[in-house]
Amino acid sequence: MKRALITGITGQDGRYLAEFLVGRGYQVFGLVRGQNNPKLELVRDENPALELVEGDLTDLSSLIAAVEQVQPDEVYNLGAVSFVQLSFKQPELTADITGLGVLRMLEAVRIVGGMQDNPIRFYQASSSEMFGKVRETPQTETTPFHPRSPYGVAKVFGHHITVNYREAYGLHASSGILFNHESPRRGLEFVTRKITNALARIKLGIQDSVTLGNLDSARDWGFAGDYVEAMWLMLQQDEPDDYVIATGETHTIREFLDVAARLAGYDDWKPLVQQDPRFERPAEVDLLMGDASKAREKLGWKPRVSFEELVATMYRSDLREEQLRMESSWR
Ligand code: NDP
Ligand code: GDR
Repeated sequence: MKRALITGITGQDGRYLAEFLVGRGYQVFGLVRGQNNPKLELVRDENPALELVEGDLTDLSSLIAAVEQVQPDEVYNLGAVSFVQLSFKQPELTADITGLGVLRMLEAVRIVGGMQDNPIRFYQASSSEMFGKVRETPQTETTPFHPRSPYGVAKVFGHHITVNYREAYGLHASSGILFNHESPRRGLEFVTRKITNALARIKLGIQDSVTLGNLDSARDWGFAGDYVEAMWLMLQQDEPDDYVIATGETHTIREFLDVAARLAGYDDWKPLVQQDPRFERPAEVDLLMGDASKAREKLGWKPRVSFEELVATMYRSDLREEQLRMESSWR
């Protein structure tokens, strides 16, 4: 039975990846931080096969202890401050967790892995935010980086240090440059889920409108469930490498609103949306669109869920959840 250790187990991707790996017969361990983490109950209920170990990406000794305890075949480093907006407000914390956290995890793998018979394989969650002010469209594995936020800068460090550990120590370390991926499990702070959740609540008469920032940026949005499979595929290759994972389509926030509002039965979303500079960023990433040809050719990976299907799944899930919440408050 293969053993996998996932950091960021309470996040969107950690939850999908854990389910995927359990389905493949893995014994899965999730790293959890803090005292009495409020999301623990949720991940335990959702995936009873999951085992939890303590550790924090800011604390090297806890990571060494976790890797020693689990003796993993594969480590997936998904833990991060992942919200770009927050990274402008807490840049030092972001650099520590999202940037240096990668180095600490690599060190734990190098130190403990050196004592194991089987080398540990390592996956780093890199991001399309590294392309930032894009030099070309679509973006590929060779497009230069120009990050536009402390988050993007931290991810560039994480990416380069992963490549460096591969080259310097021969680690089987791969980096997935994933473009935005969403799902009903997406945090409510991200624009897609903020919109589908708000439209469901507007539909049910719980709120009147939603307040957003810049509606003109464009993103290449895929389904998180498809993307975690790509992470696993990278670690099954003989040679470690870097791969762009994307749909190859891009849509603005306005287009996302068009599709979501239509699903909720509104022809025009403008009366339902307010704009506030509070939700704008000091520096914006205007357009992202990835070319995942390398992943298609080498990993045999391609996205399955279309943009319209993704929005519909998220909206319907939010409508159901909000309805259940309303009904339980009547009891
Ligand atoms: P989420 O924000 O949903 O999850 C982040 C996870 O990181 C949470 O489990 C959180 O745990 C954990 N974490 C935060 N700080 C620490 C810490 N100090 N030590 C250990 N764990 C910590 O992110 P996603 O699931 O969406 O993304 C997964 C990874 O992929 C992230 O690295 C993200 O930056 C990257 N990525 C995501 C993309 C996307 O579109 N979703 C695209 C490209 C890259 P806790 O419950 O304790 O807060
Ligand atoms: P992003 O996702 O920054 O691309 O990072 P987010 O959903 O936060 O923003 C996408 C775009 O929407 C615009 N926007 C708003 N964003 C939020 N959150 N809230 C709003 O009210 C709002 N209004 C407009 C933003 O300005 C932006 O242009 C996500 C994260 O998952 C990262 O961790 C990951 O690396 C990248 O995707 C790829």
